[in-house]
Amino acid sequence: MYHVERKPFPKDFLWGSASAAYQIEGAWDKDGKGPSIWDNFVRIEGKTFKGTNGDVAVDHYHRFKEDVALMAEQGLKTYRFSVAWTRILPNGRGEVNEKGLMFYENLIDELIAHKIEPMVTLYHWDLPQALQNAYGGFESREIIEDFTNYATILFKRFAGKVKYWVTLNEQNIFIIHGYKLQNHPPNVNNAKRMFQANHIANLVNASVITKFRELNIPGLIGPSFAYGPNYSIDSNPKNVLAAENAEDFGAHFWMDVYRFGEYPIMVWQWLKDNNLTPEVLDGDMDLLKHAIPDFMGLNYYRTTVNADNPLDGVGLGKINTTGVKGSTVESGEPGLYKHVSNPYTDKTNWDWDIDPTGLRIALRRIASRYRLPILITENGLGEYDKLNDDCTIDDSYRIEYIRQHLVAINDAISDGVNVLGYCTWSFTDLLSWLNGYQKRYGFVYIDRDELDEKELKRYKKASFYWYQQIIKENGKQI
Ligand code: BGP
Repeated sequence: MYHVERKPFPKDFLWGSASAAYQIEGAWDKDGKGPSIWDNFVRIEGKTFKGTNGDVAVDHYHRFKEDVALMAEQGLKTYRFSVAWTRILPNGRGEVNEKGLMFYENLIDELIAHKIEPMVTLYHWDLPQALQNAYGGFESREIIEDFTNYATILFKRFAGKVKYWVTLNEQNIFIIHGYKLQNHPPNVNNAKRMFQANHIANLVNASVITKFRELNIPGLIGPSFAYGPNYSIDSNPKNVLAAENAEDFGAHFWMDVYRFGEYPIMVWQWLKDNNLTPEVLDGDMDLLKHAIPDFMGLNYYRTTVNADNPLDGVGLGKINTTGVKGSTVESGEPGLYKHVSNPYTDKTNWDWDIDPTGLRIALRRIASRYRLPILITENGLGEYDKLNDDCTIDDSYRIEYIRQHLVAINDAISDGVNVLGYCTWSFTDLLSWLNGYQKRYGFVYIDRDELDEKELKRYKKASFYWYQQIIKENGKQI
């Protein structure tokens, strides 16, 4: 759809940026914090790029005031960050660690003092190791109560101060990577266990939203989902069907549950045929149906192209975690689809498609199917950046990336989609889970690399000033 004129961004549009606890905080064992599954997973040889971990990360734990001052200087309207469950409850349940709560209270107060809306993610993958040990984490229903108690502590403490809450970050990613691809904890490859853990994660999400409503916490709550539209490689009906499969298995399988409390028909049939259905108890579907989120959180990075894949076709491939362009190995789900390269899009050095139009398509698909406002909780470009001798960083490629994605959002808004806000990934450079420190996303460069923490100095990139101007003009000049 072409528009003669684009509609302006809403007056109260949330111009933001995002992060996650494990990727920025460091201080992994300070002030009473317990170990998380990520604290241990990164120590398994060969799992992360050059064995990097978040022990120190970018030391946000000790430098949060400096970081918030930079956010204020840029003019951010919102900052999305996650709480490390293990700071609040070192063992996942039991005694509250007041020092951990204080860290987040101070951060939240600092943000509010600078007129930045705090947006809190309850869970960005760093499950307490104690709960993984006690009952297998998401594989046991015990987590529903423990997670809900943990969330309740935060709801009560920060009610009124925090108005935007994200329940689970990218359930699809942490489940698939944790229970199939083995590049996230708990490092399992077992389809039955994967679908079981996923169902329980759905119940966790619904239980937390239900609690939020019961407690009458002012504000909005919803999950953040990693979605990129699936395309077909061409108009061969077999390939179109493969793309439909990829949408059902890769997106509807989660978002339908969040919004309707129902699994998609075809996926459920496939689970039954393959003896993979999770255990569904009385009351489960009822809980799911009644926990409708206020918004759909969208983490958008790229789209995927699909082609037909027979039963003896392509399976697990290989992800590019080295930044060597072209090192991704094709992957797929035999009998359903395989992912192939898109001849029309540019790729990053980590082989991610750059597709701003895909964001517009994502927003329209979600708005039409789910009829919820959308909060873009992540979008950004991971690239190599160079710190020049005069301490500048010219990341014009990042400016262009974000600019094009903002145009796509503006187009979607003009199409009638209700977009509440846009958080770039990320505010400062940070640890990329599997890709070390060389894959940078921030507006603020952090001077460290895989081998040397150096002094962790902060430097503003060209994109910092550019986004500052965009915010000032409420997106008028994109
Ligand atoms: C999302 C995660 C983020 C972040 C981002 C970039 O999936 O929610 O935590 O890591 O992707 O991904 P990567 O670090 O792999 O480049």
